[in-house]
Amino acid sequence: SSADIGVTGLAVMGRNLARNFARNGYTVAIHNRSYARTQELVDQFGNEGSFVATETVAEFVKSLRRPRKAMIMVQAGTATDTVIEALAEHMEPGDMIIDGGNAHFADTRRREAALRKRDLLFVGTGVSGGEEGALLGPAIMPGGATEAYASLGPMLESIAARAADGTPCCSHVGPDGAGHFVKMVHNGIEYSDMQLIGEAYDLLRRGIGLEPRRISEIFAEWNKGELDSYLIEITAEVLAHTDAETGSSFVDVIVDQAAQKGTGRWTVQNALNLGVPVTGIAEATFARALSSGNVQREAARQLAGPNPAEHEVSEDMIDDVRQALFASKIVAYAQGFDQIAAASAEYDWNIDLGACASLWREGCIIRARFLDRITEAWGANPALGSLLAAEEFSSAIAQTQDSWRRVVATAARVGVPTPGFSSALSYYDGLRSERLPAALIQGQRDFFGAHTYRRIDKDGTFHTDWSGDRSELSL
Ligand code: NBP
Repeated sequence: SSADIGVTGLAVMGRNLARNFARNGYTVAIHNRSYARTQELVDQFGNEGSFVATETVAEFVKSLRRPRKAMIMVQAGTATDTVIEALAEHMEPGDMIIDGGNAHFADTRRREAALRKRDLLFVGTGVSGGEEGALLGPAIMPGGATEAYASLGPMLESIAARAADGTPCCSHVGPDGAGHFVKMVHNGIEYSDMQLIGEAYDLLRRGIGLEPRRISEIFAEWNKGELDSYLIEITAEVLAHTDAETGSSFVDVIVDQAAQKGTGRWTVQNALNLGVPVTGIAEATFARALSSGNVQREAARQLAGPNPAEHEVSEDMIDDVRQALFASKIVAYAQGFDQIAAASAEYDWNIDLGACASLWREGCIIRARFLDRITEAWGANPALGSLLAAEEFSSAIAQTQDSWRRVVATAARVGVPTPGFSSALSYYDGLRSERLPAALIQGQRDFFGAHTYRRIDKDGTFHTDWSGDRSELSL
């Protein structure tokens, strides 16, 4: 038993995480259901560090130094349960199982509780950054017991990405499922961010009529300013790419139906349960569904739209789109943080929102320059209520809002769909409204269902006798 840590599940993610541990000086036990992948890792990368190749689960567990740390990187769902059970059978009290797959946080909570009863530590951790991140430094979002993080944390921190100030993009998020929860919301924000970028592209392409190569240059330019982020950077690259086979712009040969693996849906489902309006993530998830709805799109092909000749859009709108994108992006993040705050209260996780933002500064898909500002905003005032209320974001939006409104209005006029931009603006206007039509909705609810209402001028619950003399009853 000589290995510091073990990795089981050696597909792209597990293989690269194992290599990352080994490159950082750890002795890594490796295991995979089918031995071929284990052999392949040793053959191809065995010289990168110290690996202990094992064929059986028993051998794998035995090769680990106690208290053992075995990391699982297999398909989320039943495969994860199968592997946990197989590992647990061979483990001893105090040993630790770490699940780095994309598990649903509720599964992580269940697994953590079950293993705790068996005196085993279970750490569900979000790992972001894809294949390359896993090898070169991912953002890592570990949940689980504080006791587990005490021994595991330094190892994870050493393989994690580092922010510009040198801080590892890894810290203990909170107990049981908190890490996987934060990873889920990270993915939800990723959906939202991608949708907003997609809308910006669409407005430049169909609204103004620019070619992909020009739009690529615009995104590359935007990437030098406050929008500086990985997603904007790769957008510029994708748009500049030419399809080798046809010579067309690459984006034009791709089928325009966005797929999803489900984390956006999970985020929205959970937000509905918690009652948190993550409209940006919801619209992004539905926009992917709309794009893939063949039957409806086919049926709607003949539907009327505005006459393009009547709605010329000038290149003046380019900068408006940039500003609308920034404002909408602030809203998307604000909503994601609201969801994390709500879950933290619901599950007693005590998540530090600023620390959360700082985890995403490097390594992960939503890494962006402005995460530094989010970290600072939460750090300066954890009781902000909404990220939108932080001085620098409220003033940034105050400066961009005219552009934002013009873009949403223009999009509606020319018939380019902007569910992300529009819903973000509606959310913003909803939040800042002194009075909302919710008062009317309460009146309607009381009318048809005697659901009662509260009054602005006195405490208590009231009902109006709508079918009688319309007198008010205090309940
Ligand atoms: P996959 O999700 O494709 O899973 C393949 C691995 O699972 C193989 O090692 C396979 O073994 C193993 N496996 C399966 Br499938 N069923 C098993 C079972 N019943 N028992 C034991 N092993 C089983 O791998 P991946 O793409 O590397 O992803 C690993 C995890 O990381 C997943 O949970 C995924 O959602 C997550 N992920 C994260 C990111 C990210 O950016 N963070 C990216 C991609 C994936 P075999 O070789 O014997 O078939």
